[in-house]
Amino acid sequence: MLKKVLVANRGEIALRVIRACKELGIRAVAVYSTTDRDTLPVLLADEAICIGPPRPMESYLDTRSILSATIITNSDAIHPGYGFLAENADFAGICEEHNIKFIGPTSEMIRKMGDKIEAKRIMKEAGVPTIPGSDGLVEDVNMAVKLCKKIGYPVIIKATAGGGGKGMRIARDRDELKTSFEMARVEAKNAFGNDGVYIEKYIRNPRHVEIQLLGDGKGNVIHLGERDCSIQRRHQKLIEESPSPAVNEKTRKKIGEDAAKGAAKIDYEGVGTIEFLLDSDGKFYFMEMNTRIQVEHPVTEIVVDMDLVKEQLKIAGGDNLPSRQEDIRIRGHAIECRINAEDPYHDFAPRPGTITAFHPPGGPGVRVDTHAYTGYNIPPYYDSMIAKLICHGRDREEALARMKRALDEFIIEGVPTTIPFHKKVMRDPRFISGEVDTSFLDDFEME
Ligand code: MV4
Repeated sequence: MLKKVLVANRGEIALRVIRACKELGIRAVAVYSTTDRDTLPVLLADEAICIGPPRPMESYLDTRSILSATIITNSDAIHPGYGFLAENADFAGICEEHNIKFIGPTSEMIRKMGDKIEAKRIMKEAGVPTIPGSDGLVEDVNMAVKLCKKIGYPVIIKATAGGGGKGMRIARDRDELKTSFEMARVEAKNAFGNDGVYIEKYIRNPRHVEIQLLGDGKGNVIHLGERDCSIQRRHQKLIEESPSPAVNEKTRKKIGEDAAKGAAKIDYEGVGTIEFLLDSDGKFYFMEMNTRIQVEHPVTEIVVDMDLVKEQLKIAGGDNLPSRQEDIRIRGHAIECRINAEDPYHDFAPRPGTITAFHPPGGPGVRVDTHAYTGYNIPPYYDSMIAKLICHGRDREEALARMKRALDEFIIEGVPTTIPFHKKVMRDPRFISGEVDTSFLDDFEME
């Protein structure tokens, strides 16, 4: 078992990891930038160490500061949370070289899944459905034109070093392809230092459905049901739920088994997620794999009754998987709303500042994951998410009713938040019926 874990993150996820460490009797070390000195992770950790100035490149992304803090505090592992260094294969590799346990998969697994062409090849080989398209890299525009004639338009050009919506372009015909192809290459080169692109048939208005996985690193992988994350804006998820209202029992079983098979192919270790696109015919296709704990993990925790961060820590310490697949049961329904310090009436512009009043909701079926409090100053340097409101019930209707009343109870003053947006979505007939896809917010008006 791990004895001391350095938490290389901030905000609600740092707090979440510290809490899990405490419950397992593991000492937790917080790291903080100068602007995060007066925050809950610093206060609640067993030790805290300053790693630099506010800018992420000089603190939470500064691998040398973080490694120094790990060595100085005699920590035996690093939990990267999400974002920052969580999917940085080089950083995981440095940890391996120095006998510091990176809590997550090996650097090799991160590298493989970070290369989108390689990831797709592995999944295809494992028998996971993939989207028809190029067999690897598309070297030039002539090759692109030939291929698209065969697969048919519209197509999507994606950067192999991309992911999460970065470096994508759609082409509806041959002319668009010619310009989009070159633009996609230039954009990929500038954004990732790698101009490799591949092409897929474009699936119109899919749903985003992802499978939570847990692997022991020895070839055993279990799946913990799906999350529907179709409500996104510019590739930022705003609402997630489990189970997906669009997935039937038959598809649930198949998509879960396929995802577990894919992860087992690389002997996946720790928590991970495979993202799928679900088309309007109910067919699903591999999109990408996330090798980290995700923001939306609590909706899965609630419906499977498991603490995924504790499981991460236990697996990193050498434990076996907590359950067998046949003992996993999905019970009830959970919905998460991300509360961001953003103005939904002004294009969701980030609005950092001081929270002058903070009163989270409570009562049955309500969970709030947050590092915020009355008087907390939201710095402008980081993500604008200040809380996650997770509500559950015996069914979707009850979870939704609780979410509505919890949003009504939630008081945050001093900064605008996404609460009014969520209140509006919870009353939207399309959301209530569960008929949502990734285009849901395209024509959503806040007035
Ligand atoms: C697609 C697609 C349609 N067809 N691939 C966006 C994030 C990145 N992981 C891949 N994405 C997409 N890939 C094909 N072949 C549509 C998207 C997409 C999307 C996917 C999930 C959630 C929201 C989205 C919003 C726009 C586009």
